[in-house]
This record gives sequence, C-alpha cells and structure tokens, in this order.
Amino acid sequence: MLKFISIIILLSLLAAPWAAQAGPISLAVVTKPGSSQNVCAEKFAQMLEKSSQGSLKVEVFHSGRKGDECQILYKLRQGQLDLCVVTAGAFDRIAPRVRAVEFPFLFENYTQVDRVLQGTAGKRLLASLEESGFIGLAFAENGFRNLTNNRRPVKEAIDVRGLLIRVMESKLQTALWRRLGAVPVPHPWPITELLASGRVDSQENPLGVIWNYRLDKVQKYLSLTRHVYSAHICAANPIWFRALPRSDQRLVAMAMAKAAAFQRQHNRRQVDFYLAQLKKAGMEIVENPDRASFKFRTDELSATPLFDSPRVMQMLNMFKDALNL
Ligand code: EAX
Repeated sequence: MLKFISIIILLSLLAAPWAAQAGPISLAVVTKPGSSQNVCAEKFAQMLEKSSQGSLKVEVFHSGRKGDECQILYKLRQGQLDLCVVTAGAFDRIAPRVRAVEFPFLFENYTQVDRVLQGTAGKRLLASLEESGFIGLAFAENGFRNLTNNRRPVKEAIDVRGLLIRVMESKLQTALWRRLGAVPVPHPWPITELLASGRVDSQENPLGVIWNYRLDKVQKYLSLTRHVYSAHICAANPIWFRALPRSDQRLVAMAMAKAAAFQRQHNRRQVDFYLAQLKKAGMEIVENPDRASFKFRTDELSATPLFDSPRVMQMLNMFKDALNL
C-alpha cells in the first residue's frame, strides 16, 4: 500500500511540472496583425490572461504561420491547435451548414446580422459545429464583401461577365460567381501575389481587408456590392476544451464572446475610414451598384445541390425565418 501511495505521489510530482510546461493556448489566424481576425485574437488573449489572473496564456499564430484557413481548420480538428478565428467561407466543405451565414444578399445591415447571429439561429449554428469536430464559441466579423476588379466599373450584374475572379475555397462562393457569369478561381488567402500576377483580374472582400492588404495597388475598380456578409467563426478543439476545468472553460468562452463583440464594433467603426482611404488612394468606386440585379440571379442558389442536404437547408430556413423572409 505504502509503495502504491509513494508511486501516486511520485506521479503527481512528475505531472505538475509537465502541466506547467504544457505551454500557452495556441490560437491561429491566417491574416496579419491589424486585420479583423487578429483584433479579435489579440483582444481574446489579453482578456483571458486578465480574467484568469495570468494562469491562462495564449500564443497567437498569425500571418498563416499555421497554414491557410482550411489547413487551420484541419489542424484544429486534429488537436494540433487549440483555437482559431477563421472566415466562415473556409468552413464551407467541412461544415456546410455555415453556408447559411454566407448566403448572398441575405443580410442588408448590421441590425439584421446581430439579430440572427447573436440570436437563436446563430447559437444553433455554433452548436452544430460540434458534429464537424469543432466547438463554436462566437462570431467575430470580417464584414460585408465588395467586389474589386481591373477591367471595368461594375454597375450591375451583367458587368461581372467574364471576370476571372479569385474566390475563397468555398463551393457556395464558387457557385455564386459562376452563376453571375464570372470565372471563379478558388485560392486560399493571401492573394496579393495572385492578383499582381494577372492570373485573375478580380476579387471580393470587405473594405478592411482591401485596405489593410492594400489591394488598391493591384485593383482599379471597387463596387460596393455588399453581396455576402462575411463572419469569422471563433472555434475550439473539443478534446482540448473539455479537458479544461469547468471554470477555465467558462473563462475561455466568456473571453472569446467579449473579444468578438469588441471586434465587431471596432470593425464597424472603421468602415467609413477604409472607404475614405481607398478613395484617396485613387480607386474608382461605384457606391451604389444595382444590387437587385445580382440578387435576382443568386437567389436560386438555394435550389442547387449545395442545399440538398436537409440539415443545410434547415439552417438556411432558420436564418430566413429569423429575418422574416
Ligand atoms: O481576411 O480569404 C478571404 O477572402 C477572407 O476574407 C480572408 O479571411 C481575408
């Protein structure tokens, strides 16, 4: 018995330094400091360190140090990462219900976005991610996506025809641009070199991304199409998360919810500034393209095989119901 007890004591002595050396919590984002994912990630790190009184530390791996967004998701699922802040588009194949968020022209403004994503529908979507191997913690924000290109001012959907457009690695986003008559080229972030090479002549992203990555230097025309609301999903590896003591789980979830809320407001406050900067930088801007001409063509995406699965369709319908559509 004594021997047994001494083994236990010995093991616990060995385990203590091991636990202490387990290292900081790893969190990956694809973008560089100052980008919207990073604002959320850094705020989360600060808040968690503070709320845990220094016992929970976070290391943010940015600028694609852990791979592109799809690679980050695979690593998170495999337990090579603890947390991520990743654009909803990258979840398209792995968790197709996320298509509900990125359905074109579903959201018109932030009031609608908050009502749905911070309400029951958004919570259901986050909870559903567990089936795909993630704990969905919160929605942060990339913003409303807008179209840029080098060929012509895009005033209505017909102007998009024939554009070689870089899209996220998402079936929905690929189908969207194909439906509009463009030639979509799925490519992971970053895309500055791809644009500079001339292999594509167009891309679409929120104003903050266009400005922070200075895409104005490789793109001439900007149309404020606001065609897709681009969320970031803050997610955790379930095994890592559940292994935390309950109190730490709460601290992590709380810090992420607060960081995401902070980041959403920060992002929205910056939008006018980004637009002004892009104007000043000389982009030719179509502020009021005929969005209805786009929506008219993209609405039918819900009748394509992308929404064949009842679960995906139900999620889209839940979003539409929450918007009274
Ligand atoms: O923030 O790949 C993309 O276009 C995404 O918007 C990316 O997250 C940039």
